[in-house]
Order: sequence, then C-alpha cells, then structure tokens
Amino acid sequence: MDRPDLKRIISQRTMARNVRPENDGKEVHLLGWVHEIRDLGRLIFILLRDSSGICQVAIRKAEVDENTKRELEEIGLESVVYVNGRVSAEPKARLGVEVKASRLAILSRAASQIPYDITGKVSAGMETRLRHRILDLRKPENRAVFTLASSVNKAIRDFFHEHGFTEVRTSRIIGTATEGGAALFEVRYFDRTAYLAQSPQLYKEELTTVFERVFEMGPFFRAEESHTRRHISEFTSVDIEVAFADMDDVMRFLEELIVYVYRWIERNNSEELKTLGVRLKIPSLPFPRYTYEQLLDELSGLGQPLEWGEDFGTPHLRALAKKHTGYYFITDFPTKIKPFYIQPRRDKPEVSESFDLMYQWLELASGGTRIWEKELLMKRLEEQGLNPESFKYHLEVYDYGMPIHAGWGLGFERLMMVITRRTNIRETILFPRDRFRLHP
Ligand code: AMO
Repeated sequence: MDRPDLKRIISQRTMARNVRPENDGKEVHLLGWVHEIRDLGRLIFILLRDSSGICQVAIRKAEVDENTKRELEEIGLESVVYVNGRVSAEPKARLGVEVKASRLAILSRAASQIPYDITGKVSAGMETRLRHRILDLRKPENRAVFTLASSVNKAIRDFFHEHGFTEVRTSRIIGTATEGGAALFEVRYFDRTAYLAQSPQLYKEELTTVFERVFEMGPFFRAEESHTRRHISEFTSVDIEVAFADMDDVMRFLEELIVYVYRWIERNNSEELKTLGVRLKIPSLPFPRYTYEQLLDELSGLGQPLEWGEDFGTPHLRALAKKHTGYYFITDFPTKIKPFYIQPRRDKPEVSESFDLMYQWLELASGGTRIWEKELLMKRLEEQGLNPESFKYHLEVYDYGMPIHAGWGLGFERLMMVITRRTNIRETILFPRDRFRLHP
C-alpha cells in the first residue's frame, strides 16, 4: 500500500471499540494487530486488536479480491493489517457485532513464530513475561494496568494543582546520598564520582523556601540488593514537601489524595477496571492511625514480639495485615530508625514525628515533620555517623530562613499494585530494573 493511500486510511480510521451494533451497516477502515485467527476454510475470523480494544473481522473468501486472498495465505499473529469492510450487528457473535471485510492488506508482517501467547491461552511465568515485555504489554489486561497508571498520574497532578502545589523536577545526578549510603548507584561524572538520586529529599525541602508547596513525580534509583516482589532498582516516587506544616497536615494530603485517585478512576476508567477484574472499594476517611508502640503491643499479642527500637520485618507486617486489611498509618517511629532529617518529638526525642502509610503488609509511603533548625540537623547527621561537611550545600540553606515543613514520598508502582491487585511490582512498571534485570 503506498503512502498517500495509507494517509487517507489513517484519516478515516475507525477504532476497534467503535465497532458496535448500533453502527450496523457503516463502512469502516481498521488498522491494528492480528490477535487471533480462526480459519474455517471458506470463512476466516480474525480478532483485530488496537489500542482501544478488540473487534471481530469475518472474511468470506468468495467475497474478497485476489490480493486479499493472497494476503490471507500469509497472515500470521501480531502482523499489522488494514481491514476495509462494513459493521454488521451479529447477535450470535461473541461481541454482538463484527466487521464483514471486503479487503485486507498486511502492512507489517510479524515473524511466523511469536515466542509468547498474547491471547492468554497458555499462561506464562514472570520470567517469560518480562523477557518478552513488549508482547506481554499487548495483552489487554497488562495494557490496562498502564492505561490506568496514566490516568492515576493525571489525577495526582490535578489534586496537587487544586491544592496550590508547584510541580518541580530536581536533579537525578547528585553528589551526596540522601537516604543512606548502602543503596546508591555510582556514576562516572567526568573526573568525579556522582550518584543517582534515591529521592528528591533535600532539594524538595530546600524548595519549600521558594514555592512553599512542591510536588515531584519521577524516577529514583536504589541499588537494592534484596530481590523481592516489592523492590525495584528504578521506581517512581511521588513526593511532596509543604512549608508551615507538620506531619498531621501532610498525612491528610496523603489520605485525601488516595481517595481522590480512587474516585477519579472510578469515574474515568471503568473499562480498564473491568478488564482487570477489579471492583474498586473507595476507602473511607480518615485512615486509621496507630502508633509504633500500639503495634508493638499488638504484635506481642500475635506471638510476633518486637523489641522497642527495631524496625518491622516482613513477618511482623504480615501478622499485622491479618487485622489491618486496608490503608492505615503507622506513626511515631523510634528516631533512631528514621533518616536524619526527621524531627524528633520535643517532649520525647527518642520518638520521631514520622509516619508510614501501609496497605495491609505493604509500605506505600513514608514521611514526617522535618528538622528546620540547623544545629539540630547537624547533631542528627553526626548521630547517624554522617559527615556534615558532605551536606554543606544543604546546611547553608538553613542560614537563609527555613520554615517549619513536612512531607512524604509515595511509591507509585506500589500504589498501582494495590489498585490493580497485582502481587509483583514488576507488573506495574513497564520495564522493570532489578538486581538481575537490565534488559529488555
Ligand atoms: P522511603 O525510602 O521510605 O522514603 O521511600 C518512599 C516510598 O518509596 C517507595 N520505594 C520503593 N518502591 C519500589 N522499589 C524500591 N526499591 C523502593 N524504595 C522506596 C516505597 C516507599 O514507601 N525521602 C523519603 C520520603 C519522605 O520522607 O518524604 C523516602 O525516600 O513505597
């Protein structure tokens, strides 16, 4: 097919989802991928897939031209095809409608053997799925995860704009670790060593002195040694930082954001939710809040005791999840298990003004009130064995007027795991990177 012809077809194109019984008799020009072929001899059925969905095309060999007949002999799964025909309401067809084709042309021929079954008749393990990720993403339910993710992105941005936040984009190449040295990726930076940012932590705090309310969404990097279903080396963080606010204020933003996102996708993404088999239950506000100490007591009762000052491990969180089956906050962690920038409580410095947002056993976000006094920040750096000299550019900002401030970071892919009910974080990022995976 030559270019001018293709241009005309593209301009007149009908998407698969618009092949509906009410359009009975309408001429359509379809462009898409061959999802399935059923060859009954004189009659061939093709399921044609495009980004909007799947429709059935019926081709009677006796009713098409010679070119189309030749193409039909060579047609294979996943080839890109053009179909011209008329919509026909077919109560007997699976979708209640089909396109009776008068012409078919192959625009791009796929290999005769596709190494992956997109129709889902043969189930594939995670390794196979990720090895052939582009094919895996063509599966309607996998595509739906990311159509939904795109919609959630928009909802998050809208929410923050409605609340007077400025979106910022801080640097991914940094000179000093912000979240502890162990999980850092080193990069060669001309004749120096730099690191890939683990979070926008220090920059977002500094930016509250300019914009007061900032948010950022983007990739951050953790050299995670642990190979789990909830850790990846490159994840998307949704971060906020707010001037003249403490942890209670930003916890409210967080729970309201979650409910806003749920309402948004309930209104706008019923198709994707259906494809994923997800029935959304909008969580009620406020989310339950438990202190670290309250949960220690609970854990003793559950036969999973934990020493005060220790962080929860997976067995503890699994035990808690038996009772806490939705979203909840854990607050007031011991200061020593939180990063240096978290504010210790005035009345009880061994406890910090910090919180995690949980969904069952999965940690989705963490945050807190930040230290806004330079002397205390320097003391905390030293207590954590960090060298204040390495943080001199950050500390300098505290000499120029630093408001009380608070914020949090939310793992976007983990939120998508909860929304889409996927159990492995690799399913909620397009091209996951982990300890063993750098391709594709
Ligand atoms: P934290 O290190 O707890 O806090 O990270 C915040 C959230 O980011 C997500 N996350 C990850 N998701 C997938 N793979 C990973 N390797 C990974 N690491 C983190 C989690 C986690 O809850 N600067 C602070 C936040 C703040 O205080 O504002 C921070 O980075 O969902």
